[in-house]
Amino acid sequence: SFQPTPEDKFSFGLWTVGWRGNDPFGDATRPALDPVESVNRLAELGAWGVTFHDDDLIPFGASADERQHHVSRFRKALDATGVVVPMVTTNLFTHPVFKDGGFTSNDRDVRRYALRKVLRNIDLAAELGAQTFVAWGGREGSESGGAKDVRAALDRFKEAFDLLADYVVSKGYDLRFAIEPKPNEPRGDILLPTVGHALAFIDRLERPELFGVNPEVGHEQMAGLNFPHGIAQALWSNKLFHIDLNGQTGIKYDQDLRFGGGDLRAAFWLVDLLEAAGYEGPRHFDFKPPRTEDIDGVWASAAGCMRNYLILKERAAGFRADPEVQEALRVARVDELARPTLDEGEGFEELLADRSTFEEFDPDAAAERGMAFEALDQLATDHLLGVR
Ligand code: GLT
Ligand code: MN
Ligand code: MN
Ligand code: MN
Repeated sequence: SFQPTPEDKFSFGLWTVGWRGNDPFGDATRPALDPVESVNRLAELGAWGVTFHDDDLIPFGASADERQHHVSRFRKALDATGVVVPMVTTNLFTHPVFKDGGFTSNDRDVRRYALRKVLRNIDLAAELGAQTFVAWGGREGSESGGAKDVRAALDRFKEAFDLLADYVVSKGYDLRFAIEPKPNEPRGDILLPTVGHALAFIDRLERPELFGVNPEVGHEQMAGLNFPHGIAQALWSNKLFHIDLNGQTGIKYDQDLRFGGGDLRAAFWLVDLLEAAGYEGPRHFDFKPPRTEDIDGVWASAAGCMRNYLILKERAAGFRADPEVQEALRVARVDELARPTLDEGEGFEELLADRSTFEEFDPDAAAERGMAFEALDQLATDHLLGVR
């Protein structure tokens, strides 16, 4: 039936369904969407959670009273529908003050202001029960080589995250940070451009245990990378704190298509991986309903994200349960990779003493053994296309 329920843990950013279709070449094609309306419609569609930037909920520069008004009517909608707020993030990219970034702007006053904006939003995140705080540094970067001392920028990035972690710990908030990589757009080149860069950066922080990644499908694919591989490494590092699901077709501008609307094979392997790995976090959609759509098209696009996830989940389960697939996996020796290369108690001395590993090993004979990956991949294709 592919009807989503809250148990599926599907969540949406207010900025996704609320995107009005304005792009660098054209004006908005849709009217503004009331966050309360978004919560109500998402609940009807079967979503579990809603996420937002501070400025999606509370217009930039709002007075304290206005702020209270926006938060309380949003809260009422959450309470009435049971929709939760699993994640909150801060907008450090729209206002012109952030034209050279927030945490890594060359302008120190801007960096101090950015920290204050985030601290304030962390309080709101904790108030609404969010457990993940996403940090997408879209404006942290440069267009030209001399403009940014990247090593100093990384020092400032670390300084900012160390301060935010201190704050969360001192307040006793149950909140962890998820850094979202992106290679470019809106900056010519963005700092922490891929999952790998972000993972390496997190190791240098003072409280690395509070930091993970929020990879977005399209962002890794914009860099020509294999998204499921990046997710597998994040999982292997226990750093997949959150995920942005959407669609992208190849190396080009950030398309933010609905999930399943881009590289469908990568989406299949991604769902297969998340489900097999027992990922328990939100299935968060960060997409943009194309500006060709009216409001009905927006909800059709949102529903499609969830439907495609559920279809792919069923297809992946069918693939794994198929006896012919299990045999093909065995023939391809996929299970053999799970076996340690050395036996229990073996070290380099034992390996050096084992003549079968080198002196008596016949590389030409081993090279003759086919890997049988094509038969395996055709079975996957048959399952994905629904013909098995
Ligand atoms: C912005 C960006 C997304 C990020 C959001 C979080 S904002 O829409 O394009 O990829 O996830 O800041
Ligand atoms: Mn995103
Ligand atoms: Mn994107
Ligand atoms: Mn985006």
